[in-house]
Amino acid sequence: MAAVKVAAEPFAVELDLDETALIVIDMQKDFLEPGGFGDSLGNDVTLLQRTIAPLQTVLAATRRLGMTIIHTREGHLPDLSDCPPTKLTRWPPGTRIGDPGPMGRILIRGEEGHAIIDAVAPWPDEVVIDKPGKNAFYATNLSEILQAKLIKNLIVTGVTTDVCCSATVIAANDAGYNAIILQDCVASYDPNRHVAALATIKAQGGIFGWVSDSASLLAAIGGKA
Ligand code: TIU
Repeated sequence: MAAVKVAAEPFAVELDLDETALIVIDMQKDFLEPGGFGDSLGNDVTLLQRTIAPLQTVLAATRRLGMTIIHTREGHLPDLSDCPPTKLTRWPPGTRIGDPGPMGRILIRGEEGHAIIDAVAPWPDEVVIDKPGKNAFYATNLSEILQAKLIKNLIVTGVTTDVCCSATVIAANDAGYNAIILQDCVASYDPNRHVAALATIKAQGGIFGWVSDSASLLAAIGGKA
């Protein structure tokens, strides 16, 4: 695959596509559909659904090129042994991780709500990482996978901008990866927090990484919006 230059803020970023992975963060029913974790926290989950169409175009283009694609799912073991008490008890009983909901137990691996939505479902040859935390490097083998595949750059998509996507961009930066977040392929339950999180990433000359969008990526790698 070729090296490409992608329009981004604070400046265009050069990517060797052999050294670049697309990471799709937590596009799960628990965050995007009514009755899941996001809903239980009092959020309007429909705010996240605008990510689906642009993400589908990015998936199609990166799959066509044979790029590395990694999906993540946030969730916990049924016995909650991997869920810190601080995360478990922060919300009122009935809305907590592990409580029953219309899509099964909230944010528990194997339950319906934990599944990635059909519209952006992983293909069989794509990596799926189950993570107990917000950042995709915490308590996962993401680093080992990226090292084995000689990946240096991460194109970050998914939900939510200000929580798991931002946490992963920040962790990627500390771990030595270039992170490029696609603003139309990420969304927040609060549009102001979406803007603030992206502003933080690209501030100070790109202190955590780059902000781009699906059209800029597709213009660089080929593919239709
Ligand atoms: N995946 C992810 O972002 N987890 C969250 O809990 N996000 C919220 O915005 N709550």
